[in-house]
Amino acid sequence: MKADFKSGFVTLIGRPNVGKSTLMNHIIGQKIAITSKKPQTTRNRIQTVYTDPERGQIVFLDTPGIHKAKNKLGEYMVNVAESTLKDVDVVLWLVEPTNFIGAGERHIAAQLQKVTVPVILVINKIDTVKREEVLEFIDTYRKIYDFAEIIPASALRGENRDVVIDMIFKYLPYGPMFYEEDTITDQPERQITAELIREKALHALDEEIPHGIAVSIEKMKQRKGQKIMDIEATIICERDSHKGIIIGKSGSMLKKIGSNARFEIEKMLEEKVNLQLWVKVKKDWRDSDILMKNFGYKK
Ligand code: GDP
Ligand code: K
Ligand code: MG
Repeated sequence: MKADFKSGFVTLIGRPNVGKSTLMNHIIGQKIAITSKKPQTTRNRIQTVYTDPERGQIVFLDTPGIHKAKNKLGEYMVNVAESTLKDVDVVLWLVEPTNFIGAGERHIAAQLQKVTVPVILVINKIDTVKREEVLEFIDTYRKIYDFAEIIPASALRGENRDVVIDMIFKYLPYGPMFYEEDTITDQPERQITAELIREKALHALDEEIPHGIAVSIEKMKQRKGQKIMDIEATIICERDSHKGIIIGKSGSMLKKIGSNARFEIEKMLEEKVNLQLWVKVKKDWRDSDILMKNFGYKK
């Protein structure tokens, strides 16, 4: 390890659909086949680790979103996210390319006033706007917070992705390698698989249903002598009417969720996946400690 090796924690924040996962996937690359069985760090669940043997190691933290809490669970999640802000070395905030600063953005900016760590703003999706507009957006965002850096980027096209990494390294402290060089995540493949299915369901479904969704993996087994993973999973929802919507007309919605999820799971595992999805109703599972735990949500 080099003497000027840097390492630290970065939290990725921003509203849903601004491209956080896309940026993360592109930074980590396609090679998400390796998972580490290492113990988790004390306060935070690690999502992904990026290692450049020459420069350093970035540990990206997965936090629930920062938003105005609507209920008790929401409050809890917001508290987790906001306390995490104080424990990281760099905050990476992703926003849409726009001149409109919404209430959500203002709330995040207010929360960030309490932290002293550098905040890097990534104005994402610049492939969707005109070049000359980007300068305006930078000006607009500059007014709401004293950012360490503002980087226009396209996570999807990979534009300025290297700049994002460079800037993170710029602000990271010198430090040791926390995880082995080939560690990409500390989460078991089974859990990532469930999350990928849940994410695809979130993307495909209307607003009110996703909050009541959980995914449980019943089976995840390597087919003997073949590079095929057989996976059986169940999407759990709270109402019969939701079940109907998740399945869709002649199974079309479930098919869509399944094929989108399969595509990503195959990329992660680097092998063919045979995915079978079911939908089950478990009324009020969010009020049941046993079911919550069963679906991977610790209280
Ligand atoms: P997250 O909710 O913040 O994690 O957002 P996702 O990474 O899931 O992205 C939400 C949507 O935005 C997806 O459809 C992405 O393909 C799309 N997206 C993400 N980054 C870009 C980008 O740079 N340009 C464009 N055009 N679309 C993007
Ligand atoms: K999303
Ligand atoms: Mg995401």
